[in-house]
Amino acid sequence: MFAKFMALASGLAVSTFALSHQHNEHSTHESSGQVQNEAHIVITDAKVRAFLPASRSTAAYFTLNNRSHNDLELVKATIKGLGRVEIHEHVHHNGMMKMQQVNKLTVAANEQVKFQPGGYHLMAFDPEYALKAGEKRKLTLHFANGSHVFTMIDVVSLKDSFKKVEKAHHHHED
Ligand SMILES: [Cu+2]
Repeated sequence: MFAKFMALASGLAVSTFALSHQHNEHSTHESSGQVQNEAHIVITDAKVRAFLPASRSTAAYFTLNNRSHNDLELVKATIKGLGRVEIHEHVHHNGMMKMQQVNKLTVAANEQVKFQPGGYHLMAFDPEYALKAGEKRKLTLHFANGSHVFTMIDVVSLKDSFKKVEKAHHHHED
């Protein structure tokens, strides 16, 4: 079963990944300089999948709740012990689902954004030490106004809770 998955993953590793800087459809408000009350920014259901053997990237999911009265612009995420974390989204393009990097994601006041399979997600690369299912790592989200929030993110194995993920998620091995 595992070998079958790996075959599938490498089949998907074709270059569906495209860098793009055109991700501001959601952004209607370029405000900056507003001080966010960090207590009003809540991260729930945070999970990162342990790296699969021979895979150079993994995915993380969570829900970001903006309970403040200001729009928030997420610009960066970090996970302790992982060298690089990128914000990604899936988009439909000519009937194909592809993944691309997002430089800024606006979460409107009193809205939430779910990072989930087939949608927004974090891609993590370059582990400094292995992610082990059952442990927790610190996830920090950084916003354009200079504020940040953090939570402990659960490391899960593929078979724990990511069975649906792999169908939707395109791996890239760059
Ligand atoms: Cu991705």
